Amino acid sequence: MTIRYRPIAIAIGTALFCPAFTLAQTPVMDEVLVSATRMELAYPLGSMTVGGDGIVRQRPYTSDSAGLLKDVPGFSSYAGGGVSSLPAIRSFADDRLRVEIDGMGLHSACGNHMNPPMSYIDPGNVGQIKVQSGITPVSSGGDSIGGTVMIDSTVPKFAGAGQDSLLGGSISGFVRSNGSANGGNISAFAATESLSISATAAYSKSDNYKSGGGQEIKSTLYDAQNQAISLALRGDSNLFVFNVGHQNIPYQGFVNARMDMVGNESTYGNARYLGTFDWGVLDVRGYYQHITHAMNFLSDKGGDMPMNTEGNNYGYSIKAEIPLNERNVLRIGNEYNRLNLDDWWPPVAGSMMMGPGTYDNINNGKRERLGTFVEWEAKWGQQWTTLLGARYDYVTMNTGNVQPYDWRNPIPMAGMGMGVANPDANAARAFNAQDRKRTDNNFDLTALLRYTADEASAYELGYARKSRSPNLYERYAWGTGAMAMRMTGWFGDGNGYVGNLDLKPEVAHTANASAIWRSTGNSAELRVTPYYTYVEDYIDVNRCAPSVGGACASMGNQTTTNNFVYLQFANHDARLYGIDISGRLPLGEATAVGEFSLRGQLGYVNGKNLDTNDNLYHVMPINAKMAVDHRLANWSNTLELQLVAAKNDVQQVRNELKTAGYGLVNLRTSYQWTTFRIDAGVENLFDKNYYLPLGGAYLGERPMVYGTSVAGMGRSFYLGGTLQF
Ligand SMILES: [Cu+2]
Repeated sequence: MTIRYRPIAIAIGTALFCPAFTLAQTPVMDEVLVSATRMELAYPLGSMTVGGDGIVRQRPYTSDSAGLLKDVPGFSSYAGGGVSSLPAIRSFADDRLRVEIDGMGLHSACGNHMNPPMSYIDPGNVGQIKVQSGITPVSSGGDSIGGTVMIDSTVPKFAGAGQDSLLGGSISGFVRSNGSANGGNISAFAATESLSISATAAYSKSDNYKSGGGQEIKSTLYDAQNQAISLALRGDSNLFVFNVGHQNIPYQGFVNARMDMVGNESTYGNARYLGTFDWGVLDVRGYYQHITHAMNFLSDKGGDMPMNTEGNNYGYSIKAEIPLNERNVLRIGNEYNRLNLDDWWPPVAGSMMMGPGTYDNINNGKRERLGTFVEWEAKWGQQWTTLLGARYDYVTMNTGNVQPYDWRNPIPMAGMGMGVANPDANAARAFNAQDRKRTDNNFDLTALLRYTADEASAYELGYARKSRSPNLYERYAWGTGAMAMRMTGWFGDGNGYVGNLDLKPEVAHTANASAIWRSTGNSAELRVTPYYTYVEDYIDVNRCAPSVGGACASMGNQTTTNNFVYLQFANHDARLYGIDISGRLPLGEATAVGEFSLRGQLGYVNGKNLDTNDNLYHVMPINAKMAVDHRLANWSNTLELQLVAAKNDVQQVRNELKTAGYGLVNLRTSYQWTTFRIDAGVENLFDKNYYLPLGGAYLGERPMVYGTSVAGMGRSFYLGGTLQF
C-alpha cells in the first residue's frame, strides 16, 4: 500500500490519484499521439491523456490548445476565434464540460464565450491534458454533464538525489504559409532537489486564412501572447506549487460571431499543496483569475459598438485519498467555485441606437458553487474493481438591476410622429421587477464496474447521473431588442438569444460500456466505447414567443426556415447515443527502412430533442481518422487521412446549416537530434475546399447574408524548430 504514494514526482503529473497500474502505465510507442492513462477506476477505461511527444509535435501547426485534443476519439470543437474554439466531447460542448487548468475552474466572461477556459493557455505551456468522456468519477466531475478536461501546465522538474542543480530551457518557433502565421515560445528552468523555478513566454499570430481554392476567410486573424511563471518546492512527502500567468490578446477575429475580440487580458495565480501522510494523500488548491475583455468590430466587419466584460474566477478545492485497507480506497473532497461578471456596453457618441446611457447586459452577476463528494473504490480480487461515488453541488446565482441604452419607449424622433420602438426599456423594467436569485441543488452519482480479464484486455460498465446549472447568460440575458439579442450567444449561428429565469439545471443519465484489447507489449490496441445518454431538462432553445416582445414578436420568427431567428433558452428532454472507437496496429516487424504502424479512430453520435423531435445542435457527423506512421531511428513521418460525413441532421429551430462531407490529407515529418528538433509538414495537401460541420454561419463578410457556412483552412505548409539547452 505504501508503494502507491512513494513517488511524489509522479503524483505531480497524475494529480491526486496515482494508483498502481493493472495494465501498462505508458504506451510503448511514444509516437502515439493519444496514449492510455490509468487503468484504475479513478480513470475510467475511456480516459485519454495527450502529453509529451503528442503535444510537442502538434505545436508547429496548432495555436489553439483545444485543438491539441483533435486525436481524442469523440472530440470535436465549435469553430470560434483562431485560439479560442469551444471543445466538445460526444457533442457536449463548452459549459457542458468541466475544464480545469492546473486545478482552476474557469468560466467564459463574454456573452459569446470568446474566452473559454482552454483559451488561457498556449499549447507551448501545456504539459499534458487528461480527458474523461461521459462517465466522470465524482472526484473529477461536478457542474458538467459531458466530461472533464484537466490540463496540467508544464510539470516541474527537480534534480535527482545527490545530483547537481539543473539549468535548462528551450526556444521554439514556427511559421505557417496559410494566413502567414508565426509564433514562438521560450522557456527556462532552474532546479535543485527541492526547488524548481520555470518561466515561459509564448506568442502566436496570424492573418486571415484562405480556404481551399484561395478565398480569404475574413475575421480569422489573431494575435495572442501568454506568459507564466511556476515555482515548486518539494520535501520528502510534500510538494508546493505556485503558478502565476498573464495573457494579452490584442485582437482576435470571430468568423461566426457578429463581434470580434479587440482585447482580452487575464492575470491568474494558483497554489497547490500535495502531501503524503500515513493515512493517505491530501491535495489542496486555491486560485484566482481576473479578466478584462473588450469586443468591437475589427476592420473586416467595420462599425463601432464597444462591449466590455470584467470577470473574476476564484475558488479552492480540498481532496483526500485514504486507503482504508488493501481492498478499499476512499476519496473525499470539497470545493468552491465562483464567477463574478459584469457585461456592459458603453454609449456611442452620436448614435441614436447605442446611447445615451450604458447598456447593462449582466450587472454584478455572480455564480457560486459549493461541491462535496465521497468516492469509494474497491478491488474484489485480481480481476474485479468497483467505483461508487456521490456528490452534491449547491449552486446559487444572482444579478443586479440592469439598464438599457435608453429608458424611453418609443424614442421620439424629430419630424416623426411615432418615434422608434425600444423594447429593451420594457424588458429592463420587467427584469428589474423580478426576484432573480436562483438556487440549485444538484446531485451526481457514478457507478463503475470493471473486469480486467488479463494483461491484455479489460471491460467496463458505467452509469453516471451528472448535473449542470445554467450559466449566467442562459438565465439572465434580458434584452429583447433585435440588436441586443444578437449580441448574446456562443453558438456561431448568427441567431439572437434571450435568457430564461425559469431554467432548471440539466441532468444527464449516461450508460457506458468500454472494452480494451492490447497485444503483448501494447504495440497493438483497440478500444470500443458505446454510450447512451438521456438528459432531463437539457438546456436547448425555442423560437421565443411573441409575448416576450421586441424581436420575438417580429414577423415570421416562429416559422422562418431560411434566415437568422430569435430564440429563448428552454429546458427539453433529450437523448444522445453513439460510439467511440480507436486503435493502433504495427505493420510488420522493424526493417532496414524503419517501422510502420497504423493508427485510427472513429466517432459517431446522434442527438435528438425528445420534446420537439428536432435534432440537437452542432452534432458532429460520423467521422474517422486513419494515419500511417513511419519511424526510422530519429526520423518520424505521418500520413493522415481525415474523413467527415455530410451533416444532414441539422437543428431546425436554429436554422442550422447543412455541410457536405469531405476528406483531408495531411503529411508530417520530424527529425530529432540530441538538442534540436525540426518539424515540417503540409495540412490539407490537396487544398480541398470544405465547410466546417461545427463552424456555424459565416459572418465575416459585409453585407452579412444568411446561408453561408464557414470554410475550413486550405493548404498550409508549416515549419517548426525547437532548440533545447
Ligand atoms: Cu466577447
